[in-house]
Amino acid sequence: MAHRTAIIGDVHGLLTPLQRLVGRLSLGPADQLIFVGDLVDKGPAPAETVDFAASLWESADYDVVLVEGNHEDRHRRYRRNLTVRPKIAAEQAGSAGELPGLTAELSERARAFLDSAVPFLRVEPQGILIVHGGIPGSMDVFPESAEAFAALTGKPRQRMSKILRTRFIDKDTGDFLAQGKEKPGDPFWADVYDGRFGHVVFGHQPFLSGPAEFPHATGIDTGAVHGGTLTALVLDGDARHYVQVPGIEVVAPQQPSDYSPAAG
Ligand SMILES: [Mn+2]
Repeated sequence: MAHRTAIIGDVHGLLTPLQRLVGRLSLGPADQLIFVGDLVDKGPAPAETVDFAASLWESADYDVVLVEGNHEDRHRRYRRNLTVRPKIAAEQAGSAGELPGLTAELSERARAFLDSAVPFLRVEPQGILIVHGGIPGSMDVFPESAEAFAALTGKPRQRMSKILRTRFIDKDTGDFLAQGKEKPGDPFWADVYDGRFGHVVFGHQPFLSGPAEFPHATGIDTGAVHGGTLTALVLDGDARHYVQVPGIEVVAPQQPSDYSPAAG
């Protein structure tokens, strides 16, 4: 069998659904397991979830890669602040208890796995680009590699970091809009993305009615922590299919936006 690539949507601390999904995938040597980010926060068992993913990363006979989500990003910044800016870390901890909470619970391998996260990933030969959030319409260059991404500084770095958070974009400029800043007519990025950087597989935006298929993008956060399902998109040569398991029935306190795409 040709090697398969399984891409798992936002897990948000749902250990049991993740274990079930990974079991259903039956991955073997030469296969690849990719997380689209946001393993942590919201759900009941974030530290255990990361530890389970880290155990696969450490021991499975297939490759495991974590593409960083905005939730991993904020935890990583917090962990860094603990060493370099302790006052800021203390302020962060005061307003967001999950930051010190998760940090205290992380196993050594879980922390190492989070630290191994990449900002994006290309899957060949399909030419698919995996990011957590999306591609602003005004983005006209994309780094060749994670190293090139890491080497960016200043404005270019700030612009590029939006791939972790993009949902809606400005209808005139295509620029990233912070959550809640969209006005009527401002599109969801994937509705207008022209495929310039390849077909994009992304998470971040929960689609409770199932994976969202756009002309040049596929959204695989199916809202497991919001009462939906946990989804894996499996690429097998030119073929692709979804594997899904139920998430949790309890709706997390933070509601997803009510955006739903015309298709899917
Ligand atoms: Mn997210």
